[in-house]
Amino acid sequence: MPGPTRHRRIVALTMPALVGLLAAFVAVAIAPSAAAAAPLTVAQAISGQSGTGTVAGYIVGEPTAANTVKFSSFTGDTALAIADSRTETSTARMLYVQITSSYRSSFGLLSNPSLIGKQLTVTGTLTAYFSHPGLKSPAAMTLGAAATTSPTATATATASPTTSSSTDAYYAAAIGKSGPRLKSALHTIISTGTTKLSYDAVWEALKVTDQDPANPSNVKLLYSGLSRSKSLNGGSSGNWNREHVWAQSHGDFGTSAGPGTDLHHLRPEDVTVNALRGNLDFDNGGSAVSGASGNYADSDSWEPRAAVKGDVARMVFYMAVRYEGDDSWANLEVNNVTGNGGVPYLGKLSTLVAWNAQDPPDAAERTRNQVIYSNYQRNRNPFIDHPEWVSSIFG
Ligand SMILES: [Ca+2]
Ligand SMILES: [Ca+2]
Repeated sequence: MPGPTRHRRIVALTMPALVGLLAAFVAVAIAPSAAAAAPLTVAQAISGQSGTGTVAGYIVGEPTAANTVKFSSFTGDTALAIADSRTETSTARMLYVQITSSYRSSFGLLSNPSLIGKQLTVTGTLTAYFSHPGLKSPAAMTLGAAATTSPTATATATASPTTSSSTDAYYAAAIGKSGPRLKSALHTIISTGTTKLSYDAVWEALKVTDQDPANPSNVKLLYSGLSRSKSLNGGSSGNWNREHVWAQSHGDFGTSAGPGTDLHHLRPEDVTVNALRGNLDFDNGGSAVSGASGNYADSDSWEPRAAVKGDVARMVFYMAVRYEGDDSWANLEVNNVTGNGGVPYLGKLSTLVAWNAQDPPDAAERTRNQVIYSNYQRNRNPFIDHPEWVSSIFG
């Protein structure tokens, strides 16, 4: 698209004014680049495809053709799609960014899938790429909304994908809030642009999200902590199946795509142990559970082993924030009792708050959250990224 015309009527100008005007023209012509100015939005870069520009946007995927962008299962490190919204799905509102060789290890999505949702500031030539509005031959790429990128800067060290700062863009609308306002902001963030799985697809997903780090042929079972062959999924004794940590009957959501297939609270568990847990609320106390060392149960509650107490609590808190009754499902809430039975509530609140503090997120739990986000659902469990938000909302 041609830029605005620069022709000006200068015949009536005095000589000194003409010299000044020419000097201004020359200054524009030899300015090193537009990099020192405020970055362009993606929309501005799409509509102004000429010259050199600096653009800031959110990394949303990997372009592979003019109208095709992959949002997960990335295949290469050579191209990025950026947009003004981190939840953008229309390729018409994306700018395709070429990643030249020196930037690939830091900015390619095959090597760095956790970059999805992060803000990128990039300087380069605004020109078509994949026959689509693009930016090629980058001279600088940095994460964040840097307004003063030097055109000669090289790729900066990227933040570790496991640091909380790497999810700041995702949580931008929640940062600084507390209590009900925090809960509401998080609900919107984790309910927007999500992908829902079928109950069949959950089998294969759990083989990825819950793979035993010590044995890639196995999954690790939540309560028992045992390692079992991925191929032993099923409904018979000795099989593992799909445990709903937020029990299905507490909201009667079944197994159609929705809360009943939400990976954030689904875990592999031994068929017999799963049946023993049933729809019990969570609390301390009871008798030792056969086949699941370190777990205790009585008539109205279940106590998981110490290593997953916090994991269980954060799964429950996620469900309470994710499902607010504004879709076709019940409003799930945490209450401070046990023995809830078939209501959309799960307890016990004070015990779950304590478990979140006793057993903070570890690397494996954070990795699981990231895999669900990048490979399956495109939403995160906020309480794994920010366990301190539990006390702000539920404390
Ligand atoms: Ca844990
Ligand atoms: Ca709720």
